Amino acid sequence: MRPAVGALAAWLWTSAALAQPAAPQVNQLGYLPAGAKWAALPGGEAADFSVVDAATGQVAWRGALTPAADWPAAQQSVRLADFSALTRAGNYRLRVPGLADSPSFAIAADAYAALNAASIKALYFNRAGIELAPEHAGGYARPGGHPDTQVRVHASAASPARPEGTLISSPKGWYDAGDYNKYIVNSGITSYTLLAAYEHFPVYFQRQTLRLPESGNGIPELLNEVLWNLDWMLSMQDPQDGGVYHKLTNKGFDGNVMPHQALAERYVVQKSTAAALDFAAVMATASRVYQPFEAQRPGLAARMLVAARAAWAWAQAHPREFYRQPADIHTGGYDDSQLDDEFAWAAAELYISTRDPAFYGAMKPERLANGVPSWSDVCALAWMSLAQHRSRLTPEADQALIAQRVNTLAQQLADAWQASPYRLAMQTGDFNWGSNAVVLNQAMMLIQGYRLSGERRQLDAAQSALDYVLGRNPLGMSMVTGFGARSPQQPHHRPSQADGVDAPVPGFIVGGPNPGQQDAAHCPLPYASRAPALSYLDHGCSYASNEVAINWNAPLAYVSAALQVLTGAPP
Ligand SMILES: [Ca+2]
Ligand SMILES: [Ca+2]
Repeated sequence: MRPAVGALAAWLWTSAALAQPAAPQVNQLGYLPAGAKWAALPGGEAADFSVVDAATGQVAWRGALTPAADWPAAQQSVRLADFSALTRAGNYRLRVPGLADSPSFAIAADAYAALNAASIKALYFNRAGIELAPEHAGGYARPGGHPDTQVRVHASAASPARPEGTLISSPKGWYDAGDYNKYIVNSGITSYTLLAAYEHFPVYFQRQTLRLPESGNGIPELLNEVLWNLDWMLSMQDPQDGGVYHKLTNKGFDGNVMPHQALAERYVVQKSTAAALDFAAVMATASRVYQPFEAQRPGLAARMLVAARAAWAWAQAHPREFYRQPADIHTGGYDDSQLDDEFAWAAAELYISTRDPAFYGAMKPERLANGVPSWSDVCALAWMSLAQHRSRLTPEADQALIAQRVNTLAQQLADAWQASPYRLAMQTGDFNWGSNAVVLNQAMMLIQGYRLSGERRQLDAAQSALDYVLGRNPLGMSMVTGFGARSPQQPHHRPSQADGVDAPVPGFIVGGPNPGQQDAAHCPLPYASRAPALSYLDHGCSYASNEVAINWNAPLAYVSAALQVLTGAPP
């Protein structure tokens, strides 16, 4: 439990923030010179805005606000300011008569470079099984925890060669979220999204430095970080049959302690079809991405492809092994009974990596929809990989269908963005658990459309999504720890809550507004609003709106890198 003084401080901080006059909502990190630049503010009498130099107050831009319009997600009237044509680098504030000035923001060519690096470094901070040394972790250095070299096979996972209670070794991997457990399904989409970022923008990541223990080994930093999780995933496959354990967890969640203080026994739990298929998709992808690094990890790429094929074969033989939480296990479920998308995604990645047309047929492409991805709906990942590799597919691939699926979704999202009073593709119903990641996964799919079509409004709509999570939102907050003028101070994240350091571990995006407010009964403070886009509580109690998760950071990393790379030079 947090001490009462912490709750009081949070209440005072929240009250002070609410007492200030409203200010325009901007991307608090800033904008790229050639990028779209939108701000938002409560609908009022003022009709014009100016952008002023943050240091001198000199006016750099004047423009008209859009007419006031109701945005149902926030149950508020809003106006927008478009200053996309201001391209001169500098530090600015947005000024509207009757409001406080906005927080200062930059227009800079590298506006998202530090954010992108931190979004990946955050995964390093969530590594299991390793001490975080001061030279890599700074003030967030900590002892290692959860070595996971002696993990028990749970009854649900028992097999003839590995009966219940057998000890296996399954080290490394990322802690999933605010807790200390490791789940194949969720770390699968996370790993894939980061590998896709590398496949799509290799030069950007080849130049990036993250100060990791592996830095300088000849493997790009992003791929070093992902490898920490892939090594763990490989150990979750039963070498006897190719099946993959669904998760490696305690029986219940750890308390609010540091990793080295969490000593509960760990288990691998039930092999599942979803785990096997997500594993197959990720390993097939990774076998492509790590192939050039044979000198650093001899045999790894080939081993990954063998592992992917074995998991695929297991899933073919066990197509309906849905995860069912055993009675004595109380950690996250990540259970999913709709697996057509997982089958298709695994088939797509195996097809791309092997060029075996049988895998293309196994995708059943004509029946496969496209939609904004989440851990339980991965059809989009198949389409984005096929689009990325379209020039080297075999003749069996339906190129028109691939382009149509990617473009149709991007156009729908761009249309929603254009019609939105807030210039955000999010509909009211999209605000649910992890809404910030819904915003970013929408942006990732807009970017897939833009990469095929070159249609500028798709890129602009993706920019609006990043702006939203970095402060152009009705909370007026950046949703990433350590970034922006106002950002989450008390994420639901055990290391941040237990490390004795005031500032939370940086680089994590929190789940964000969630009108379900499932934690309200457990929190000492009320949510300030029931409006979907305002249902957020910056308190460690709020697992429903203020937790962190690896699968939420991954699209942040993808989108921030993509916008850096794709937005280009100013006109
Ligand atoms: Ca599914
Ligand atoms: Ca802390």
